[in-house]
Amino acid sequence: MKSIKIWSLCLTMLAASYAQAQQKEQIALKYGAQYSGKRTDEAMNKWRSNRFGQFIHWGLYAIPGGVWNGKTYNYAAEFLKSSAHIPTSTWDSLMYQFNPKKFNAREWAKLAKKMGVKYMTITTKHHEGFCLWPSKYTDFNISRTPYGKDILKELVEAYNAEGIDVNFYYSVLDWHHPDWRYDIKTPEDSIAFRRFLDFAGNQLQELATNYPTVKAFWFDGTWDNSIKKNGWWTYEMEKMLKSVRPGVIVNSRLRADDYGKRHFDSNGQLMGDYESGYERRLPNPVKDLQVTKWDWEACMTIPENQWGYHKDWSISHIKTPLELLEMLVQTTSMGGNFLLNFGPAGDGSFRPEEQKIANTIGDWMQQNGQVIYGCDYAGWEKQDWGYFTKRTASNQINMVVFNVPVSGILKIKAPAGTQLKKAYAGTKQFKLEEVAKDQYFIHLPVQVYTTPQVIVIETGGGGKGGQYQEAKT
Ligand code: JFZ
Repeated sequence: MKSIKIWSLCLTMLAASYAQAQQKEQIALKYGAQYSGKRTDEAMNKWRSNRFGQFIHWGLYAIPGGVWNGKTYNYAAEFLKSSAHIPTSTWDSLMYQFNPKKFNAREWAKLAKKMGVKYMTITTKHHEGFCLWPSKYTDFNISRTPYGKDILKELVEAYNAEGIDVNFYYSVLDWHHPDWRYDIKTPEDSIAFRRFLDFAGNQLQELATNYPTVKAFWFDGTWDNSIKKNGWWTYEMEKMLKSVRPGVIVNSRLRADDYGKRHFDSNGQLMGDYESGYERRLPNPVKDLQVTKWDWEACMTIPENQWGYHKDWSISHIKTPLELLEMLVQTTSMGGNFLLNFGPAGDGSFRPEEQKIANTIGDWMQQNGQVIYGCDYAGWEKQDWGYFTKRTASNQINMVVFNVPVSGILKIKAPAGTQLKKAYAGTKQFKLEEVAKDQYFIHLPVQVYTTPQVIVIETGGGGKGGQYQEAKT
């Protein structure tokens, strides 16, 4: 017994001195995080309360849709140029075929509205380098296609008219631009890459200036050594965008610090305004609660790994509306945003599977959106039946139930001293039973449920918890 106490004392001291050493070891950084903690300004609060967004990958890759010279490439459709080893000039001439006859920005925006998203993030330029807006810094853009019109402008106007925020995805990596480099190995590389960074900086300034309602920039293609060796540029871009467009939001994927450390700087501080590393996976709802300390967003594909339009969706599992809904709810329950990807076809239409998903999720969101929008991590212990969310700045706790036990009993462990007063759904009230200190049962009718059930619980202080005896061990 005594030796255990001494050991634990030693360990505590060791931990304390380690923490102190850690604090002292803060490295001076010129290009590290620009602030610490969560942003609490109006623009960021809006971004956070949006919770559900639509990601759109659309570019020249939508035309071949993963098929080249009769051969289907299973890898991500937006990577076809690289997986089928297509020369740049051949790929780039797809531009002359870009004429989406069925494209209707207002219909896209209506479908998004129906699904219940509050923001949309569109690929202004993906790795292929093709620009959906008439950029004055490259000819490789929408104005030289048979379509000719500014697609970005049409989308911004149509989505904004539906009350949906628009954010810009921008790939720094650029397969078209002759000055792009994967690494800087020679003085020539540095000169060329410097020109490239000027080009990208000009484009970003152009986007921020010409589309004044843009709410956020979603950077991608920043993982190569060339960018890691130029952390200063990512720092400057974050600053520049925020000065051109006050309140604008930038994801962590843009950023590298003085030492090429990405997302989190050499002192462990998040760079940019939110963490965007969760891609096609979610944090574990029990083990990864550290994510509740910062803002974050997870992006998700419907097939296994297709962002752009792929003709053949039989290659992988296609997520169901219920699977995606559960991901959205889980993400909200951990204080994150969920960005669900769509890849429209080359003719500007959404495939039927995507329309079905949007409509089915939308039906549920129209009834139950109040447990998603403006909601956050509740701080209650995770239970097997599903997820808790909490309405920001209120005592309202929501339960979203995906797995009703055969007994119909939902177990709840409330935070110490919290009393549950009522459990209801609309006008329906459920039997609520206090079974032990801070522990409750909610009794649901035993039946087959086909949609996630929402239960709101009302809490107050001082339960009769005192009557329960805790076990002595
Ligand atoms: C990138 C792109 O290459 C892809 O085409 C798509 O646009 C996606 C949203 O982003 O792919 C990534 C980027 C980062 C990771 C994985 C794939 N990552 O951090 O694991």
